[in-house]
Amino acid sequence: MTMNERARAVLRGNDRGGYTIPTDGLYPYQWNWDSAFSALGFATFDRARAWEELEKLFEAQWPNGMVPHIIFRADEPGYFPGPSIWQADMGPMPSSGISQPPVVASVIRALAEAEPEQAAGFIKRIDAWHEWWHRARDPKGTGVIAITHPWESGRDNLPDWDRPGDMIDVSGVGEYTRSDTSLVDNDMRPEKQDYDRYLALVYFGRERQWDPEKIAVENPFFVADPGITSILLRAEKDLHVLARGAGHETARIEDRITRLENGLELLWNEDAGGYVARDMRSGDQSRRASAASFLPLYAGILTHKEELLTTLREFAERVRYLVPSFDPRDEHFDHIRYWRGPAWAMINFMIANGLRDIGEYNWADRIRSDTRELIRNGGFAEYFSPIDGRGCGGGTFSWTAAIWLAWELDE
Ligand code: 9WN
Repeated sequence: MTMNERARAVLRGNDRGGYTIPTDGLYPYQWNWDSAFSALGFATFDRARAWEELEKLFEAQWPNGMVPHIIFRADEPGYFPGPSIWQADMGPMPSSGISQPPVVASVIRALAEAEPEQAAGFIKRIDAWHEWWHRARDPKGTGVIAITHPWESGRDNLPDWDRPGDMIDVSGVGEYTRSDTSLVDNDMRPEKQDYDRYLALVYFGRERQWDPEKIAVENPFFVADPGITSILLRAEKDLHVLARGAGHETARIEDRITRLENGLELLWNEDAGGYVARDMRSGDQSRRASAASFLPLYAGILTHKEELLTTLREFAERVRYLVPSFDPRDEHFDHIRYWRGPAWAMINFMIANGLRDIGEYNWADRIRSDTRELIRNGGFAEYFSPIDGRGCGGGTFSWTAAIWLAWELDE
């Protein structure tokens, strides 16, 4: 089989009837941003299936606009924590109580070129979701978007969340059994201390019936994320194009774009040479750059372009494959432990597209060819060591296959 055929087989194999799971076993449900990237992959060979994926995602949208991070359509006892732990039944079907990076508008804009009418059908629903991010995760209008759980960032155990996480009281968490560590090498997964915090935050949210207003005020973890903020800004710009094309009113979207464009500076850290997380309770900033530090470029923010390119060059001197998820110069860097170092295909896709759009073709090509090599050698793995290229975490992974196809990595 060619790599393209294998990539298509991965997506088909993870299809559970209109929605795609990230990988069998480890992640048996529909995840938000995984699903969006899967749609991008499906769009290269089955357009109808791509649209169906996005429809299925919005089927779970909450009345308040949030599109949840996991949709629990079937009951899969193999995943922990499942629907009985989340107890988030505020939407049309069981789901988690938080969201995930809003890449959907950007995916739909890519599909819209050939099928504008299909895309137009999503505008109002995306608009409600984006509005939710601002209202629920930036109620004071600072222009940066906070996450209320590391899982909301999609970059679970990034060292940026370590210090803000110290504020989480884990004393009520008790005993529990993880399922991930029986499926994947422990050295590649978050540690027990991280999981204690993840669960404490789930318990905290469910006690407040996942009410965003209460969570914004009371949650022990409320941390502005350069990843979510940049991905949302790019998505707002893509939504703007869709809305204008369809003749919709766009003033509200423009206001949100301006707010985010002004806000991002709050996350800049000169010493780190990048945009970093900021704990919105203490005002404390993370001290090191991560892969998300480059995403403002993807959102079209060029204020610190030169400094960011310097940081990227310094990253490149320390790893064989770009882009490590965390600064390889830092003591917390770990090349195989999930979001503390490994390279991820879909993050690379966003960073490289951002660099291409601003004319940095050499860097964009470098990241694209590194990604190709990682997948060719490491397979359609969940993520990769940026040092030795080994495929890590789950295998036959949807978003890695989708990026292979969407980026036309086959030569
Ligand atoms: C929790 C599915 C998801 C991704 C996230 C990734 C990981 C889940 C977990 O897997 O998170 O949401 O249980 O580890 O960090 O980005 O969407 O692939």
